[in-house]
Amino acid sequence: MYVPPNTDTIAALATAHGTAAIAVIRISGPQAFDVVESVFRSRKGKPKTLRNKPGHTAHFGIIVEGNAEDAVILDEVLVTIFKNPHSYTGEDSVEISCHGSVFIQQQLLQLLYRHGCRPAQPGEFTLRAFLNGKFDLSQAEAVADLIASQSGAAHQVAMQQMRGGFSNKIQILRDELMNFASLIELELDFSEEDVEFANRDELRQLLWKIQRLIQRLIDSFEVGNVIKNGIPVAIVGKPNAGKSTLLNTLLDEERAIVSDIPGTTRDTIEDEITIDGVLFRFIDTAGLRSTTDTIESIGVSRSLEQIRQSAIVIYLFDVHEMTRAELMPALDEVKSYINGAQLLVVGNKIDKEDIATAQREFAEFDTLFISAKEHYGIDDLQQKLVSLFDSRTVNITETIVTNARHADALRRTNGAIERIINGMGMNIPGDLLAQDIREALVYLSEITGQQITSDDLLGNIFGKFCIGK
Ligand SMILES: Nc1nc2c(ncn2[C@@H]2O[C@H](COP(=O)(O)OP(=O)(O)OP(=O)(O)O)[C@@H](O)[C@H]2O)c(=O)[nH]1
Ligand SMILES: [Mg+2]
Repeated sequence: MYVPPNTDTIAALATAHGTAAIAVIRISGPQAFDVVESVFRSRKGKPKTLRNKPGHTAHFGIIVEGNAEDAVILDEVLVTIFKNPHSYTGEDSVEISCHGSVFIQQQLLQLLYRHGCRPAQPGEFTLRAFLNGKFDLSQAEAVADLIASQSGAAHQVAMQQMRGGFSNKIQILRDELMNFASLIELELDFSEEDVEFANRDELRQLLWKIQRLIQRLIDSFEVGNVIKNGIPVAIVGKPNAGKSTLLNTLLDEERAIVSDIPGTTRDTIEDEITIDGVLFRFIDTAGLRSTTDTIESIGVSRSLEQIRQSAIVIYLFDVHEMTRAELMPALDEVKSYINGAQLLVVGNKIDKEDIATAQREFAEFDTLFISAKEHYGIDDLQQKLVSLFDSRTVNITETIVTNARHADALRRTNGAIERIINGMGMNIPGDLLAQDIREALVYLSEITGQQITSDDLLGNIFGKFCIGK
């Protein structure tokens, strides 16, 4: 990874692009105060010093371009100053709140660039915060997730991760493993005397405990991923059942083509929407039927793939067309493709049928009746989806891993722990055991960005056991 020099002073728009009431420009680096002082004046046009003011204070004034006589006023602004190390990045920083027109934002940024800043690269403020020890890697990644979080649940997970919940858990695991490593390395130092500092039973207990914790974190990745990217809900059924109509109704948008020709949808179409703070990703699929049309049959196999990958499958059928006898084998077929997903049986086009009759006909299938076209029963369907999500008992206060890199490091830690346990079973020599433990420690450290050195292990040994006093 290329790490840009952090001796530069960087500036960028901190708020969203576009027009708004105000916009905030963030400047950070050793020259932050110099740069801003060179363009900032009092309301009456007098130069203003910022560096002698206390941090976390706001100052009203104007931003000017040019020198005293022919200076042009660009905007009236509020300037907030942060002194190192008490800022987000840990450096001297200034935030200029200006009026939110795109023209002003651009003029101001250009002016700052001419006075000694350079444009910040994406994530560079957070990178500096990390380099200055403001937080660790997993917290830095959580900031990115927080900014991108689209639903209440994703926001909560990212927030918790940023405040260190995840790192704390990893830290505890790492410390426990470090103790283990220290004991084994200690044995190596005394190898001639054939002593066993590390009680093997206790070590095994400890390893199992760590393994359970790691497994729980790995499992949480599945849930975390779902919260971050939306719960995949596949809408499947026979051609013409009204799948595309339902997708459009749920999204409140004409997303998919609807027609009375069976086989209209030939590829999967997906889009996300938040319902009650939960992000869902709806996937409209090609109607399930055996067909000789090559393209349509590719579509059908994609539909089956979607059934496999989804967390919830909506089986949609036309109550007017389908009989109870036909529904049974159709559901069995869908169930044979489901891979852990929850199945929701939904009868569509109830506007064309008497609801009491339909309820009697399909009573055994626990069916929800809707009219995708007339928007009947859609609220109930949405509530049902949200409740299915709740019933997955996602406890948001639990630590949830949402980052693929973390999940990968955890999996590799698990592999290393597995090797340690197997090695112990085969009574392998202490130096090989120590190697596997070090490996596990390295993977755990990858998550928090901390380096493990031999000094860490030695420090731990001497700090704890006071060999030789
Ligand atoms: N009366 C009535 N007609 C509906 C309803 N939902 C869909 N339709 C009609 O049924 C026909 C098929 O709808 P689509 O949404 O294209 O069906 P589909 O399941 O996506 O079909 P394929 O893409 O071919 O698999 C269209 O003419 C829709 O207007 C409904 O709730 N009531
Ligand atoms: Mg369709």
